[in-house]
Amino acid sequence: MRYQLLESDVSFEVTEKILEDLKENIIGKKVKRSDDLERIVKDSLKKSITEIITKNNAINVLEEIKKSPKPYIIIFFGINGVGKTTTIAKFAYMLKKNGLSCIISASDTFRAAAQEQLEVHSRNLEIPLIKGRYGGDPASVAFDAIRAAKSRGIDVVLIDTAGRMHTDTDLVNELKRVVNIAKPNLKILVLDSLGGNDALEQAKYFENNVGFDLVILTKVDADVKGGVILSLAYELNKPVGYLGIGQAYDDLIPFNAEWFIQRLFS
Ligand SMILES: Nc1nc2c(ncn2[C@@H]2O[C@H](COP(=O)(O)OP(=O)(O)OP(=O)(O)O)[C@@H](O)[C@H]2O)c(=O)[nH]1
Ligand SMILES: [Mg+2]
Repeated sequence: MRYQLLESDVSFEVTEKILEDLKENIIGKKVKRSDDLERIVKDSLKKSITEIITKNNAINVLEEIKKSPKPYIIIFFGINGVGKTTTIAKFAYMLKKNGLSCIISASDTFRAAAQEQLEVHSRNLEIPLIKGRYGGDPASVAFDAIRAAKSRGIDVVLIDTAGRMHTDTDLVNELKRVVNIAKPNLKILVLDSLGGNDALEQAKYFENNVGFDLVILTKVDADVKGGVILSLAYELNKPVGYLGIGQAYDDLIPFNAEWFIQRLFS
C-alpha cells in the first residue's frame, strides 16, 4: 500500500498520514471475512483522502468573478512549459461559455513566440489581446490590459507570464513586480502533473516568493495519478481548482475529489 501511494506521487508525509489513519481504523475492528477487510481498508483510505482534499475547498472562481467588481484580475504563473499559455486560452473559453467577457494580457515578453501563440488563440476564440513588445515591460502590458478592460467594461483580465525557474532571480523579481502593479484578485500557479513530486517543490518555492491561491494541474490526460494534489492540500493547504486534460479548448475541467480518488486507486 505504501508503495502504491508513493508510486502515485503522493509525498512521503502524506503517505505516512494516510497509513496512520488506516491503522487506527483497523485496530479493534472485527473482521469476519476477507471481503470485510478490503472494504474497511478502502473506506478508511477514501475517508482520509477526502478529508485532506476537502479541508481547503477551492473557491468557486466563476461565482467569485460574478460577485466581484469589474474587472476581476487573474494572473497565471509557473515554470517553463507547464502549460500556462494553453491554460489561459482554455480558461478564456470557459469564461466565454459562461457568459463572461475577458481580455488577455500577453505579459510574456521574454519568449519570442509567446505573443504569436496568444495571438492565434485570441483570433480563434475572438477574445481581445493586449500584446507586448519582445523584451518589453510585462507589468506595463498588464497595466494596459487592465485599463482597456475598465474602459470597455470587460469582466475578467487574464495575465500570461513568462515561465521561470527559481534560479531566475531576475524573472522572479519581475513576476513580483507584475503582481504589485496588477494587484490580481486571484493568483494561479500552473503545475505540470508529469513533474511528479517536483511540482510540490515548485509550489513551495512560488508560495514563499510570490504566494498563490489556486493550482491548475495540467497534462492529467497523460497516465499520471496526480498524487501531488494530496501533497499540495496536506503540506501547503492549497486547493487544485482545475485540471488540464488535453490540448483542446474544452480540455479544462473543475477538480473533483471523487474523480481523483477513483483514479488514485484504479
Ligand atoms: N496533453 C496535454 N498537453 C498540454 C496540456 N496543457 C498544455 N499542454 C501542452 O504543453 C505544451 C506547453 O504549453 P504552453 O501553454 O506553451 O506552456 P507555457 O507554460 O505557457 O510555456 P512557456 O511560456 O514556454 O513557459 C504545449 O504543447 C501544450 O499544448 C494538457 O492539459 N494536456
Ligand atoms: Mg507561455
